Amino acid sequence: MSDIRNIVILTGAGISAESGVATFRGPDGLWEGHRVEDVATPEGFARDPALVQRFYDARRARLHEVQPNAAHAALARLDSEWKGDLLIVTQNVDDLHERAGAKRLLHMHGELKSAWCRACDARLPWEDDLGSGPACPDCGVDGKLRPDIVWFGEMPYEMERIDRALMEADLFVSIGTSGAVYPAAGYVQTARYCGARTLEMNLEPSQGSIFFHETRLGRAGELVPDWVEEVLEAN
Ligand code: BV8
Repeated sequence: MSDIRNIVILTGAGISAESGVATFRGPDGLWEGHRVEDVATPEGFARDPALVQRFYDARRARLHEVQPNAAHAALARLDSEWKGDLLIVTQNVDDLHERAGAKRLLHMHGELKSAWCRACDARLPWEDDLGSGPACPDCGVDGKLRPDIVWFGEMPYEMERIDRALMEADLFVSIGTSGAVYPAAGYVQTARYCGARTLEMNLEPSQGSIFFHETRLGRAGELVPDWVEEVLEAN
């Protein structure tokens, strides 16, 4: 472990589960009672913008009721103490990583606390509802603000920066993700192909489990703090 310098960490809904944030597909395959096609696609938004805005307004409002957990805190500690390169790539749209103090972080699927103006293309920090069609603070146009979220069929954010980090990585770690959604689900193969050691920490083996050198099964709130202790001690 001592020859590790550059680390890339991919997180998914599982890291926020112990904070009370619902993971993706419930037992009914629905996402909080909605078909993914209806609430997380540009076509769904075109069909019924009020439904989609309500869906994201509710998730944004719920952020006030949840707190970062021990796994978020452990990654924030690693971020502050790790001397080598580190990049936390999250698929999550919640703000729990940054509220725990993580800095070297990017949201590849967007953020609930950001709005995107379809009139002037501005992306703005946003706390409140969008359902009422508020005016854009930058260009003043009404009702053109949409959630700054990457929906299915849309290009994830900062793909080049992620690919560069994957190619430089000595260690790729995946936490709390089912490996069901691409391009994120393919990162383990890219990292491994570029020579990285690969580790997953998850409640159950992910769909890409065979591509990991090591799999630790359990709850992120227990596994991640232990792993961070190990890495910092070994380096
Ligand atoms: C794109 C924002 C074009 C919305 C999201 C290749 C093959 C097949 C399909 C495709 C492909 N390439 C592209 C596609 C299409 C599609 C896709 O992957 N479809 C899937 C369903 C097959 N991908 C896209 O459309 C992507 N865009 O391809 O653009 C393109 C791309 C590149 C280059 C050119 C063109 C965009 C996808 C992004 C969609 N937006 N989120 C929102 O959040 O509101 S995806 C969303 O779902 C999340 O962000 C995340 O990515 C995914 C959910 O997965 P997880 O986070 O893993 O959550 P899940 O619930 O599934 O699993 C939780 C895991 O945690 C479980 O394993 C569980 O066991 C574990 N767990 C639970 N509790 C704990 C725990 N682990 C530890 N501790 C615990 N306590």
